[in-house]
Amino acid sequence: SIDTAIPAKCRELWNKFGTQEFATKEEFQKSFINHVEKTLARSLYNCDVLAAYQATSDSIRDKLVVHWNKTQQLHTAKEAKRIYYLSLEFLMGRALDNALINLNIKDLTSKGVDELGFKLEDIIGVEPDAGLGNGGLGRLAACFVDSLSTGNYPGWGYGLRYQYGIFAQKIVDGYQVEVPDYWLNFSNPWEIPRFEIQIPVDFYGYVSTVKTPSGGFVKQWNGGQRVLAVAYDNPIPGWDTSNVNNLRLWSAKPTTEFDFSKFNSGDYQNSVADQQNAESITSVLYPNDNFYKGKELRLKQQYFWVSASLYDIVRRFIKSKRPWAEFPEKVAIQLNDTHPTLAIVELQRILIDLQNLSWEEAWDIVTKTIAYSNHTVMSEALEKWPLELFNNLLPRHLEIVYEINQRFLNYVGEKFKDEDLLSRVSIIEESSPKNIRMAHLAVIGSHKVNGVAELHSELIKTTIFKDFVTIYGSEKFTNVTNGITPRRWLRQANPKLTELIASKLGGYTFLKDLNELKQLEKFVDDAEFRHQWDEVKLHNKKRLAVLIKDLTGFSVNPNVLFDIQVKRIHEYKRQQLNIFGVIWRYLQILATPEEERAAKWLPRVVIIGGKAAPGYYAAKNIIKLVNSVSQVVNNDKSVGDLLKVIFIPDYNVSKAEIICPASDLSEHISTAGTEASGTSNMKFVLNGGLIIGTVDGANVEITREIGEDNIFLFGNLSEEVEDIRHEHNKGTTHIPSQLELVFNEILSGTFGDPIVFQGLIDNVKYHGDHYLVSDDFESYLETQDLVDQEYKNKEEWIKKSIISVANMGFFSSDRCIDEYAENIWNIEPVTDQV
Ligand code: IMP
Ligand code: B1N
Repeated sequence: SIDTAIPAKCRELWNKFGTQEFATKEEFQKSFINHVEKTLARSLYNCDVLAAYQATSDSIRDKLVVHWNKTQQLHTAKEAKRIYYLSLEFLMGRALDNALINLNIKDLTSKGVDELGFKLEDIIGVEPDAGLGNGGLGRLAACFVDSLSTGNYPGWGYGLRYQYGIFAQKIVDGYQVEVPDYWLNFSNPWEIPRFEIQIPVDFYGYVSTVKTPSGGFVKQWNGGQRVLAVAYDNPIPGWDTSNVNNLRLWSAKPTTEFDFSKFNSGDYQNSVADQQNAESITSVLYPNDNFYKGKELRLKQQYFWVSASLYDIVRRFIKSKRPWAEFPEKVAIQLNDTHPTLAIVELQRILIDLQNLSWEEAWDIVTKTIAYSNHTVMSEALEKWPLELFNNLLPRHLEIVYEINQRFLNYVGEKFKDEDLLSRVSIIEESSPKNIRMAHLAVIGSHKVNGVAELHSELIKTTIFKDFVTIYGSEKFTNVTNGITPRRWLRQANPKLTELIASKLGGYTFLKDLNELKQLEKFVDDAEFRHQWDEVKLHNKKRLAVLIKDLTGFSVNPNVLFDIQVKRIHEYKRQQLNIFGVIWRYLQILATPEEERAAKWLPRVVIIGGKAAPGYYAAKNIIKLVNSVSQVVNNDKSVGDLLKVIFIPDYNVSKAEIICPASDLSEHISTAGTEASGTSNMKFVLNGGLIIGTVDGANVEITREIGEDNIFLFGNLSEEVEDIRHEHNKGTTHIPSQLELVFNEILSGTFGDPIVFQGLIDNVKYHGDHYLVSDDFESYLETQDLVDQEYKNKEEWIKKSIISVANMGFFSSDRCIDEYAENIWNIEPVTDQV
């Protein structure tokens, strides 16, 4: 049983008056009005849709909080091992719809608000996205916490509560303009502020050696600046379970202690200003995806978050009064990429400096507790902190890094006697200035390292971590292929398809056991079913057409092929390949006599969307090119419906929920070996769209699962990329004639002042074409032709779509979490009724 401060004789009363949650429509309505009148201090006379959203959410939140409490008490009472998922990004999107679905009260709530004068759809639509992430990595973390709750795993997420999430993207004159995303404008009903949990976090200062009572010595870090971490808890409901896990996000605030030296010298103003600076630590999410920039504030964010989280985790363990050696039996910590790698150093510091364990005992605990997921092999994305910056901010941590490195290199030196190997694997890069290689530290301090798709997990073993395989053996390295939650990415995004599937499968259990989709194969020859399937797709394309009209003013015909590429704009993801291909198609249409065009060309809407990092010029110029092509093509009367080009501004999670169900074809066309996994590929296929893609990331396993007849693969393979780049760098980049034609058209000014696009062209022609656009262009065009051919045979296309969906069970994030739980975390679900 669990400790409580309430005397036994008082507990009966607590239980008697314990919170009741609403269960019926009427009880919901009562709660709704109660919140309108008491929480919001409004009434029947001034309840607008925003207030209705808040009152609905407050009512749902009440329910979640009851379950949250019971779940946490149960997990504490059972002393269950917990997994702590440390991620600098949680791209949650909207919470209300998801909570209604997971609690299975959407119908009840819909009727409830309807009778009170509101449409649930409108209420859901006013919620701002929680955009606390850049892209795939952050959305993966969001899918993972959903699956942890659904699978009844005791699991917490730890992250930062940024005041500004990922910027909103405006398009002005075809260019991206970044607008701050102040998402906390209104009170956030989905978080529980824990003002009583304020954890001190120190920076800077110096290290001293102090004598212990027993006569030994320990190092002591005397921090120079202190800020407080305040906890905000976000309840995470699971589907079809009362288990509610926690996502704890930290917010920085100043201490109430002043710098009295400044204060006394009369510098009150600056003393206060210093304090205010504290809040800047959690003010903004860094908007780079797959790119590293060594900014001090970013390292401060990382330490702030890691330090507060570990303090909390350690405090919870200490409450259990168990010996330290049992720490790894109660705690598993997963590092989402290298961003939280300081957790390795901080835990070691806590154990040796504050808990007085020996180095060896402490290190054993650290490495048994921590595991690391790698999400990229691209060198420009690998974190390397300049040693001096690190030393200034975290002097004691640097000492510990040195000792970790020293002991590691001693071990490697004795075992291999290879000086080159030592310098290659050292945590310290002996460059000038020197750097700390966070990925090396992460590998050395973890018991398992995983990649996020099979190809990627093989690649890390042969490229960035090759030497570590030699040192540790290959067992330390493993694969956990990414997944997505079918609750949000099927049930929530695509209610029509969900209903159709449920009608055939006899219920909704496939939303948890996604492999049940396999049964859909039985219906592939049922013409009526195929018709219904097609109707659903048309419905979803119409829904997207409305959004497109809204956002861009362009009308698109929902009866033609929708070809979609939405993701962060990045040269490696090759949106430039897509738009060059579109220009080629446009030129070919123009070269066809007008009266022959309709017979020769299959009409298409090409849709591209995504944000570019604010400092990434090439990516921003790609956006400009897409918008310029869009203006020219869409206003060319002679082309009409044969080709439309749309740039969707401000792509985010809630837009993705409209976009993913509406594709006939989606593009996942990264240079082979660069996209670690991709997860939108899974979202599109799960919603019945086919894929054109390279042999990269999870495309490989999607092909294996759904069959190679159901996917359009093209391009060079990852094992060929290095040699091709080598050739390019020797000065031999062959530009195929079609691509030359496209370049000439751009340079002729058809799409506006060509000076803007010169860099995009020069990158391919003269700067080594690092992303192999020239090498893959012809096979890309040929494969797009094949798509046109196959789309003409509508019935066959629908069959491919059905077979694909039927075989997507593997890509549920539930499967993914089960694999982590079993192979890396060693945790079990807690299934008792809560
Ligand atoms: P923490 O583990 O101390 O962070 O507590 C998280 C939540 O778990 C609390 O708010 C309680 O709901 C529950 N909990 C943790 N420890 C106890 C306990 O000793 N008694 C009762 N509930 C607890
Ligand atoms: O992580 C996703 C994968 O599906 C994608 O293929 C991969 O590109 C993505 C530094 C990253 N890798 N690295 C990042 C994000 C932010 C940042 O500051 C790196 N994102 C990915 C999920 O596995």
